[in-house]
Amino acid sequence: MKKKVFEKLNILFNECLRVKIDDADKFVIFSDAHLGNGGYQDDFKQNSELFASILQKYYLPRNYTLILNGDIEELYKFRFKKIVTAWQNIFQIFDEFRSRGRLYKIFGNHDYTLSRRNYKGHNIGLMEGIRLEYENNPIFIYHGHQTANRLEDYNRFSSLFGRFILNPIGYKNMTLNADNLSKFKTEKIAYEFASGNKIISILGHTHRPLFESHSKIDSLKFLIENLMLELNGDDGSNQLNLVEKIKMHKKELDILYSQKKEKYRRSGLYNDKILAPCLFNSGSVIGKRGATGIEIRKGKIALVYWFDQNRSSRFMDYDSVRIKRLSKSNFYRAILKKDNLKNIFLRIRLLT
Ligand SMILES: [Mn+2]
Repeated sequence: MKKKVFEKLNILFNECLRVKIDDADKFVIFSDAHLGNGGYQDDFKQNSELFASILQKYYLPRNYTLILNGDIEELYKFRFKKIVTAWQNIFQIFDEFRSRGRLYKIFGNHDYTLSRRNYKGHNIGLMEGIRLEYENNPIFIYHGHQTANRLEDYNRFSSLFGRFILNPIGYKNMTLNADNLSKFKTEKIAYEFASGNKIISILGHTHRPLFESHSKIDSLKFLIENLMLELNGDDGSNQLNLVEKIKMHKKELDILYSQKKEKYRRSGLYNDKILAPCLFNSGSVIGKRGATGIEIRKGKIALVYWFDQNRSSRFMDYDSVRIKRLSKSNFYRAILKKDNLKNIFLRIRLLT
């Protein structure tokens, strides 16, 4: 089973489009928007204004290239026609990127059928993956459902099941809550593929943001440990400040541990070795309070979080996180993590 998946990923890795990039290029990667019919069962609805605003008012005027990394349309639950009608404004924005030659659209499992049938031009240029080549270092971007076998059967079945059985009785989020074990498998296999090839991979699919193979919980643990080391070496002049920071991050960690959701609690440690920083995940556009995405700019990669101040103020008073307001709006962008690509590739080579 695993061998087959690796063969599949190898073919995709070798045959997908390659785009050479340098420090002047700017990319933003979003996945898992799950656009629906605009009704109450539409998971995209609550972040639709946020998503439209940041694309139109932030990324488009700043000349970013938009990479949509799968599960943009929710075709398990809704017909494509309904989705296009409900979210004309979003498709118009995609078209604006496309007409400037700055859109790459990758399919996932929820919008897989777009790759199989003609949808009046909506699937022109649709692809399964892409490679950004940064100084001959590949950044391999694909949705991530390829880590499981028999997608076609699964897809056709769950599509019908969702649209005709679960959806009419009002069952929301059925595929989003799909078992956590398979999400863990996705990360594990994708990690092995990326580290084995000494490349960076950027996924979606699990809705769990990852940066340098670390989940939020891992990052917090490392952050606290580092602050503890700093505290040990401190002559007392910075003690109060360090103690405050440790308390703050500890509190956040406790909150994560108290949540029932396995995806937050689980540590990203797939084996007992030090993790190579090769696996990234853009999270999703449909987070409860906002959207996460990955930016590549000036030779750096960043995990960003866009949120509506009216719904979340959790990053407003964190001095460790840089926050920027989208002008004349309630939307804010927080850089959760940021690192240098050259540095990351060096560490990947050292650790694999
Ligand atoms: Mn998916």
